[in-house]
Order: sequence, then structure tokens, then C-alpha cells
Amino acid sequence: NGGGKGGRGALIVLEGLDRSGKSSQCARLLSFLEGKGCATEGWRFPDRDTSVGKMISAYLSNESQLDDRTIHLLFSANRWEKRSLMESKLLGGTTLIVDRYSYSGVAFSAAKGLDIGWCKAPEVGLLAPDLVIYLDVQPEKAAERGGYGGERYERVEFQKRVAEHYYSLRDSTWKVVDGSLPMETVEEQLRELAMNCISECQDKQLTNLPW
Ligand code: 2DT
Ligand code: MG
Repeated sequence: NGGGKGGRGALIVLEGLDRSGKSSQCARLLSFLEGKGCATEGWRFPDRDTSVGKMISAYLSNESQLDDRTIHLLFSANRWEKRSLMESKLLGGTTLIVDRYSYSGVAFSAAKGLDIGWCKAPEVGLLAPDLVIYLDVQPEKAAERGGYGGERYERVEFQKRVAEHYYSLRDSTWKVVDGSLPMETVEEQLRELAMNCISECQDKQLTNLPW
């Protein structure tokens, strides 16, 4: 791996509202780490390529309707179907940069009014990230950024509730980055956070989400 010490890779998650800049920053961080010679892969949830992911994608584009708890469990299943691959990549020394994870799962479903404990339950046993970077952007500002793509959830009022739930999920692995700063400034902060995380977790054991 990048450190050359044979340690494990880091599980680094980016979270934030729609249009907070997660996907662009994931791509930038990925190419930076690759340029450093670090074994890295970019992942995202939902992973729309699996059969579960296709059901999720149809729901998000309003081609299908699903009960709130049903879609919640599908999002969770979409992470579970990737758990063993995720673990073997990390143990093999590959760092994963992941665009959304369990925090999205809980924050979006809780914003619909589902009980938070119920939302967390199916996530228990998934791998815990070493670092969660939250790109903090005001819901109104995010909406102004070229507008939303028209998928379900892309409404300012709903995003405000999601932001409140994200806030309540913050723990010691979170770093909040001001996503309204210029792209290059955000990028620089993410590089430093990621590099520190990668070197610090090489010898740390993988753990599960503490929920
Ligand atoms: P993208 O725009 O990033 O593809 O996300 N979502 C995501 C949930 O409701 N639960 C989850 O577990 C995850 C990972 C957030 C599509 C939408 O899916 C929502 C936005
Ligand atoms: Mg989206």
C-alpha cells in the first residue's frame, strides 16, 4: 500500500446533503491518493449496479413506489451485500473513499419520521468508518448549486430535516468541513484529513459501527 508498511487500508466516508459537493470531492481525493501511489478505490452508496441497487434506483427516480421501511431495508441490504468485499479490500491494504454510507441511511429515513433506533438497527455489524467527512452546506445554498436533478428527496424542506438528523449522528470519527468554501480549499482540507487517517489506521483493527 501507499505507506509501504503492509497495513490495512482506511475506510473514509464522505457525507452531506445533495449538492454538497461529495461526488466531486470524492473524485478529486481519489485521483490525489492514486497519484501518491496509494492503493485506493472510490465506492458509493447506493451502489446502483446490483439487483438491490436497481430497485433503489427505480424508487429514487419515482419509477416505483415502496413503503418507507421497505426502502430503508433495501438501502441497508445494499451495504450488507458489499460488506465482505469491503472488508477484504481494507485488510488487503486498499483505502476506500465512500460517497455516502449508513449515516445517509439513517438521516434520510429519520427525516421521513421513522424512529432513529429502528433506522440504526439494520446497520449494526457493518464496518465502522475510520473517518467521516461531513461537507457542511446550508440546504438553501446547496439547492442553488445548479439545482437538483429531480430525484426523490431533492427538496429544500426535506433536506433541512436530513441536515438536523446528520447533526445528531456526529461522533468522534466525524470531521465537519465547510463545503461552501472554494472547491480547492475544501479539496486541500480533505487531502490532509485523508492522509492523516490513512497513516493512523494502518495498525488499527477494523471495527463495526458502534450502534
Ligand atoms: P445519491 O444522489 O448520492 O446517489 O443518493 N440515501 C442514500 C438514502 O436514503 N439512504 C441511504 O442509505 C443512502 C446511501 C440519499 C441518492 C439518494 O439516496 C439517499 C440521496
Ligand atoms: Mg443525488
